[in-house]
Amino acid sequence: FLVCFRPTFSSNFFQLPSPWGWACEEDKCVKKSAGGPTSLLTLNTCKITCGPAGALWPLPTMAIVGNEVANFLPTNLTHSLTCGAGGDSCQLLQEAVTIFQDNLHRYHPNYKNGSAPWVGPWDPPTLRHKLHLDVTIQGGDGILTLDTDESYELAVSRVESVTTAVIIAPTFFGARHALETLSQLAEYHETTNSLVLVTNATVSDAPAFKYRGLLVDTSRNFISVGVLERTLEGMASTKLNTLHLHLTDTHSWPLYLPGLPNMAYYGAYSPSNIYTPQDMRHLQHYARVRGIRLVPEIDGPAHVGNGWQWGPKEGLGNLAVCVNQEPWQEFCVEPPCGQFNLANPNMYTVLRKIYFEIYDIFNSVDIFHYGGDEVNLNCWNTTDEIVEWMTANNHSLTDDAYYEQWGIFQEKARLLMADAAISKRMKEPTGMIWTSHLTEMGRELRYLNQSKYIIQIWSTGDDPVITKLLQEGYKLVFSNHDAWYLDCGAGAWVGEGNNWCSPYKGWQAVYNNNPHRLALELTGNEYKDAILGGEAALWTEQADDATVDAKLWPRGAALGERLWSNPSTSWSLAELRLIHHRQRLMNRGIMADRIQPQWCHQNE
Ligand code: CP6
Repeated sequence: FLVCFRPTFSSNFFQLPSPWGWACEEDKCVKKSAGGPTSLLTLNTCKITCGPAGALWPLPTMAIVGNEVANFLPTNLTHSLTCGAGGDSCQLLQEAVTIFQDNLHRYHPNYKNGSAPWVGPWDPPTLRHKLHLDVTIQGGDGILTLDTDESYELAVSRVESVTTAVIIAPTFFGARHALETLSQLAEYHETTNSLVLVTNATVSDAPAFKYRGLLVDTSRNFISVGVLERTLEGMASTKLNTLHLHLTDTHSWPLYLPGLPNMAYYGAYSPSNIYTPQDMRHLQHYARVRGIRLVPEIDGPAHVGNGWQWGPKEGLGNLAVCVNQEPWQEFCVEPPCGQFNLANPNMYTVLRKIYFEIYDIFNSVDIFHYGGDEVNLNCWNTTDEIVEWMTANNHSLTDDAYYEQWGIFQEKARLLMADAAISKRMKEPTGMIWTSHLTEMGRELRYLNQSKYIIQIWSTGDDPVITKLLQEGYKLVFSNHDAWYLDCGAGAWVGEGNNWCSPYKGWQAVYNNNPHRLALELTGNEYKDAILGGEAALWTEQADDATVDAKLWPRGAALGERLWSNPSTSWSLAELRLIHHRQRLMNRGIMADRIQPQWCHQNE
């Protein structure tokens, strides 16, 4: 549904001028001209929202938004916080309130470095009006897991010159989402150089999917910490809760590991194109206080290369094979090639150390991504060292025998990560793994235990493998490339013209992709609990710091509403609100793409 803002007039609690010449009637936006309403806006490319209250994004499960606004200054914020919660939930909440206040300041068009010029000749009621936060979190330990209750209740009401927002949530994460919703009930008001704030609202809200993610590839092009922070801000404003970092691939290894400095020394593009442990810890906290978990991925046994070349020099032999091998088409899907050397036990020693270091850096890893995509058997079965090892161990040289070794590799890798967790007295992380030949044809049942792995679908949304995996009891995250690959559209990486990754997916395609519906169409059955959610992927062969924002936003917001609200309606009803939300992303410093001409916003 679309909640439209209907202005009334009463002293400081006053009428919001019809934005850009539009006003709301019933639930429709109507263009006002001298003779009253004349035309309904019908052009898809030119729609305007009715005001802040009509522009909540993502749509809450239930929202009643009143029609009165007050002018106020975001400096006038007070709060009382009640925590029946463990861990550091209360500290997190304190920080989240500070971020909330900062986000209010960011509505000012001249916001800079934490403050905004709220100067002007206000009437006393504006100066006096206060927003009071009354937040209660009932439990939780401040760690986001797949069991965390992210729901919240928000009630906004006014008594004289104080508007109070009462927030009650089972965990810190719900309370944080409530603050995000509350911030969307405010908007910059040009004429008075202050904010307008809705003084009456009731919201009751919970997510449709537990896993609401974005993937950023930091290997093909280095992505700086600042851009990852901005990405996290966009995610927070949209209630996305998972940033999947595809940290390493064949191209580069930007992760500096103090116990294994060779990895970044050989693998990073430059000494400045690295993430230090402090960078990663900083990002992890930055994410958590914004309601987001990090899922680190160290891809393997394919998609490894740069960073792994130092084995021979240190007397450990080849840790990876086929690295930079040509012609690449014969050995991998994309240059440069490289896969783990399954014949070399030292490879496992190094992998173990990597996992231990990563576990250390992230302190606790709730979900770890093993990659597992796009293995090319031709790399292994043309490498003498591996063929000899297969023969010496009485394995045949059939495809099946190589797949078997891959499966055994995966189980060993999982046990190494489990060891890292156990050494810190933590439980083994939930594993994630891409669909691949390992997740097909019965191999998944032999090597991937349903209780230990979430399978991430990257084939098209109608792939029969989805049916099979659901029937076998796997939990799934959807990243079907036909809707949720955000890198596509910049042209082919190799060769000429377009490849199958094109064309560019508009926000509408992102919005309309519904994992529950896809599964229902395939299986005729409701597998609601098995579908944890979805994730849009930004592979970075053709993206870097300069272009990440516009590729992720506002399409990431379309993803956010699909996964939070899972609307039964199509994108067209969301357009007005998305235009508004795009402006919020801009206010937060994100260079989001534009969805319509400026002409649509002008006064007659
Ligand atoms: N890198 C890795 C990639 C892709 C995958 N894994 C990919 C494949 C096809 C398209 C886009 C990206 N670049 N490691 C697949 C999971 Cl169209």
